Amino acid sequence: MFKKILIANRGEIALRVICACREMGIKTVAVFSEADEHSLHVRFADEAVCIGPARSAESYLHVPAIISAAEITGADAIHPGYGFLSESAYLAEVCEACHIKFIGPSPAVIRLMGEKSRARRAMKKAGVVTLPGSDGPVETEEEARTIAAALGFPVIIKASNGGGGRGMRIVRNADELSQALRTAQREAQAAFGIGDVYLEKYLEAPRHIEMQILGDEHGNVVHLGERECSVQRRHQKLIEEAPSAVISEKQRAALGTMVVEAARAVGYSSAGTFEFLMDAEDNLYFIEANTRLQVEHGVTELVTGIDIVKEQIRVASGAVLSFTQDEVTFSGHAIECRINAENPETFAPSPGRVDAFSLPGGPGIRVDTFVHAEATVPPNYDSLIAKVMAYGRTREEAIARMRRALEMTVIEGIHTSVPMHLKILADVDFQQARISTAFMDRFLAPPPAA
Ligand code: MV4
Repeated sequence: MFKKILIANRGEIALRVICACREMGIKTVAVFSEADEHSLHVRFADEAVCIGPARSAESYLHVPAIISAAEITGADAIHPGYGFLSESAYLAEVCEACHIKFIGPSPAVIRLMGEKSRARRAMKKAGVVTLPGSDGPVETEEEARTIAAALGFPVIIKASNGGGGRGMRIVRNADELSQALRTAQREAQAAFGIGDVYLEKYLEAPRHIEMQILGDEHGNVVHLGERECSVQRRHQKLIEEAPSAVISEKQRAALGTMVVEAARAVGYSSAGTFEFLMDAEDNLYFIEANTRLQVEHGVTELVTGIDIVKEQIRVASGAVLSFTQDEVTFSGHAIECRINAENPETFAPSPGRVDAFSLPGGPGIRVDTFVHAEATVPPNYDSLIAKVMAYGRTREEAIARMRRALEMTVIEGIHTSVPMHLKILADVDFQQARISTAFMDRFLAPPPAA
């Protein structure tokens, strides 16, 4: 097992990894930017190294600074958390060259999944149902016309090296296609340094459902069921839950077998997530795979009782998965609300000093946060300040617990998304699980004039 892990991240996820390390008896190294000097991840790690100024590009994204910090402190592994360098095949390669274990899949698998059009092809070949679309990157207008005609409009153009909603373009008719293709290629080149784009049939208002997997370095892969993350705004998830209200036990097992086989086929190790879209007829189609620990992993932990971060660390050290698929059981329902430091009406970021901070515990509540009274939320990073998770025997009980937890939450000095969450939780469509990726559009739309 590792003796010392450097955590190349900040905020609540850095603390989450510290929790796992402490329980496993592994020493931790925090890295921090000048903006995070007084953060809790710095306080609770065994050692801490300042890696640069507030700007992410010069600190949390700066590979030489992170590798140097690991070398200086003698860390034998790096946990990248989510965001920042978590899906950097380059960091994984540098780690390999420096004999530091990168806690994640191999560089080859990270690179494969990072090229969405290649990942699509690989998954299709491995038996995963993908959305109808192009077989690889689309180059010419003529190619795009032929494929779009076969798919039928609307179609969506996606940047091959994008993902998570970045670099996408919906095309509703043939007249828009040529311009959209050129714009998408230009934007992809500018944003990702690679102009490759691909086509898919566009689904209107799908549900977003994802499968959690875990693999070891001996070819064992298991799935931990699905999460539904349909409640999102501008590709930022707001609420996630496990299980999805619309997935049957049979569907879960079938989808699970499909992703486990595909993961095995590409030599997947570590934690991973396969994202699917569900159409109005309840068909599921693979869209992309994430090779990192995800923000919303906690809801899966609540319904399976498995500590995904500890298991991720164990398998990275070469251990065999500590359980088999048969030993994975699902019980109850978990919901997560992402609490952001932002104006609940305008969604504008609301960084600053937190004067008062009290989140309730009580039955079925888990809070992952780096914030405390008199903490400062810096303006330089994403606005997630806390994840409140509620567990119950049923979805109704989980919702009731979440509502009372958020009603009893006190955060003063900054604006947060707590009021928005309370409105969503009180919504009948949400309560009846009538949700889709379009849920927030309707929710935020001005009420129709009387
Ligand atoms: C789609 C889609 C509909 N059809 N692909 C967005 C995040 C990224 N993981 C993939 N995303 C989508 N891909 C096809 N073929 C709908 C989404 C999507 C979305 C699209 C536009 C506006 C908001 C959205 C919210 C969630 C998902």
